[in-house]
Amino acid sequence: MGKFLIAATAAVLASAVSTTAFAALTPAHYYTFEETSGTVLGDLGNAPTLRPGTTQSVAATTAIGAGGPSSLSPGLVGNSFTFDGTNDNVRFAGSTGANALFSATGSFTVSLFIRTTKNINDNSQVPLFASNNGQTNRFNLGILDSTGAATDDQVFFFHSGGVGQINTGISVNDGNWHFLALTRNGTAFTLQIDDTVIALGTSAAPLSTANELYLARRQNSTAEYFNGNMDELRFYNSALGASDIADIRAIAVPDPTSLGLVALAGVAALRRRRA
Ligand SMILES: [Ca+2]
Ligand SMILES: [Ca+2]
Ligand SMILES: [Ca+2]
Repeated sequence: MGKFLIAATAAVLASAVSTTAFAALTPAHYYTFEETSGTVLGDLGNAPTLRPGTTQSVAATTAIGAGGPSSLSPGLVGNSFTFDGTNDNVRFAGSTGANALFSATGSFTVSLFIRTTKNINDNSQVPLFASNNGQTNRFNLGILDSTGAATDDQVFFFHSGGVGQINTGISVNDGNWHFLALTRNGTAFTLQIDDTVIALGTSAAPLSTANELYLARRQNSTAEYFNGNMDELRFYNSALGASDIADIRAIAVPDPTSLGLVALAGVAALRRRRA
């Protein structure tokens, strides 16, 4: 009965969403944040070497829902992770050098959805993901409090030695889900925030892979943590075009009638991978 349900769900899902879009958009790493306990995030991507995330509280491994990120259901698709803004984070163990989640010098796309109501008011920044430990070519995609004011938070991207710090002027702390996609196409960096596409500039400098990638914090700060939700984190080994990015966004934000099916398919895939 269980197998039948999974098969039927997949069939309905395939008919509801373009199969060519799925085939062309296979992520190298794909985190759906369906876990409700434990310390390991499943990676549903197709990369030869999986890089599971480990939930953290500062330096120590901390279980989901027990000091680490907690699961929110419903999230955007299925569950999502709630980061408390105090110490919750995810560390991708071993994601350095050749085992980095995306290419230091090549083209890539990273996309995720976030939701937050936090207003930062201490002139700080909170990372969404970062490999920042003070090293050359470190990078950080996050949210910045420009002046300490109540309504000035904005998404920013920082790449030391590369395109520098680009403040987008776009606020996302309204409690709604927002889509972010960072793309490097050759030397051109682009950040899409919902419907807005922002050219971040060009740089041939590598993105540092000397340090592991973290979600919700940067390694060299024990004070700045993202407070809110993340879901549907994807890494692609190519620079996806506008139509492909639109497909990702559409797949992750299905119409209400198929929302439950996508969530079920995600859970089924996770269970198959773990079996
Ligand atoms: Ca999810
Ligand atoms: Ca915590
Ligand atoms: Ca602020």
